Amino acid sequence: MKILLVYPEFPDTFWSFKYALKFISKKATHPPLGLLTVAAMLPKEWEKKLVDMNVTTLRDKDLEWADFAFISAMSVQKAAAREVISKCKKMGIKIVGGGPLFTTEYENFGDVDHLVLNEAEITLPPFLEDLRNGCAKHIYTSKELPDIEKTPIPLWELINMKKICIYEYPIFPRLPF
Ligand code: B12
Repeated sequence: MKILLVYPEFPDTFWSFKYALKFISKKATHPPLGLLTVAAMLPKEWEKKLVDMNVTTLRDKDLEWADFAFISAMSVQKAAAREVISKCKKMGIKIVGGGPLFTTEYENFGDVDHLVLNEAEITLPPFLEDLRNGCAKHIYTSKELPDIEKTPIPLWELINMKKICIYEYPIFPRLPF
């Protein structure tokens, strides 16, 4: 199984620091932590690629390669997420949506094949099990909260941290600790 994990582009917001990041040769203020964590929960033998659209371009050949596109987004990324969904639909790629955007307004995403909502530690395993058995449903949700100590370490190998400025915001002074 080939999984393309996609993080849609942020619009210009305070937290995007789009103009300031140029001065330190970075393209994004933070890594797509939810997607990297979900990637670590997928079967080891599945092939995985991650495209963070804040750092690089989503190419047709990335989509052609994939069996599934796993999209993660906050509500602020809604317009960009919609564009990714349309692209996937046009190319016939199945979509799995998760993260805050899909969790808070799943009723607006009837066109997404599978909505794996809330905490993936709880909702992803039943989805994967159903997928294996050929009976994956449209929505997986749960109010249960996971034991964070059991959450796997994000699959850092999927991204290039050189272009990402992790919590060292250019306009903040360095803290003395
Ligand atoms: C750290 C943080 C930030 C950081 C970095 C964000 C990041 N992605 O690393 C900063 C400070 C930059 C930030 C900024 C903003 N944030 Co913020 N942030 C958070 C915070 C505290 C933690 C996010 C995190 O990294 N969690 C750890 C990872 C592992 O968890 P996760 O991303 O939630 O992913 C889990 C699930 O969502 C799910 N999942 C996620 N993606 C996917 C994908 C698939 C396919 C599947 C199956 C599952 C899945 O599985 C994961 C494991 O359980 C959350 C609140 C919270 N406690 O979660 C708010 C939160 C995500 N932020 C929020 C908001 C609103 C913002 C801002 C828009 C605020 C603003 N007004 O400017 C900005 C937007 C950024 C921008 N560029 O414009 C909201 C989003 C609400 C929404 N519906 O979109 C949250 C939920 C806070 C809240 N309760 O309101 N934020």
